[in-house]
Amino acid sequence: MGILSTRIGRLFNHQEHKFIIVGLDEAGKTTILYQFSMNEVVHTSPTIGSNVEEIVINNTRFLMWDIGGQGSLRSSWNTYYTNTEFVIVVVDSTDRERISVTREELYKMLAHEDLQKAGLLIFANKQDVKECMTVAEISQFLKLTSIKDHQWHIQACCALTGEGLCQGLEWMMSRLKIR
Ligand SMILES: Nc1nc2c(ncn2[C@@H]2O[C@H](COP(=O)(O)OP(=O)(O)OP(=O)(O)O)[C@@H](O)[C@H]2O)c(=O)[nH]1
Ligand SMILES: [Mg+2]
Repeated sequence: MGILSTRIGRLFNHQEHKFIIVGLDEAGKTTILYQFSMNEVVHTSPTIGSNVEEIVINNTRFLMWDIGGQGSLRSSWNTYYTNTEFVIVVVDSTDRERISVTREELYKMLAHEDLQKAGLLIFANKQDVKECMTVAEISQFLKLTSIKDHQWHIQACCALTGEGLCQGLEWMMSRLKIR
């Protein structure tokens, strides 16, 4: 059996969980992907299209799609939504100017029919930078408490050190169990 049909088979049996990682360009999505898959900081360049990695935790397989965040690429995010169980939105916590753009993209996504059952994890990334926005500020800007029809969680992190990334994954794992 080819790798593609193996993957489709796993998805069908729900043995493999599909996540997508989205957010504006420069937010740190690719850096996070490679922290998850290799435990390493990789030198990144802007993602054109997407990267995908499979990671295995406690015998559970996760397929993680990291999608490019540049303006011209955002309209194609929806081509990745099918079968997505979790949307990971990465926010550059230093980017106060574009948090409203992230909010627009967030609510567009949550309204999409293919994501009705998807959980939402927000990584407030780049917490190592002085005077970055806090989790509380980002929650408020993104109006997270108004989200009633999706399970959501916001996690502070630093992709360069890996701090906070495991806590985010653990939240997703805990949500998978109660479904
Ligand atoms: N200070 C700091 N820099 C970070 C952090 N995470 C990522 N970066 C840097 O931010 C820049 C962009 O990171 P990427 O992972 O390429 O960003 P991306 O979200 O994949 O961007 P696109 O592929 O264009 O959508 C790189 O120079 C990273 O080294 C962090 O936690 N702290
Ligand atoms: Mg990238």
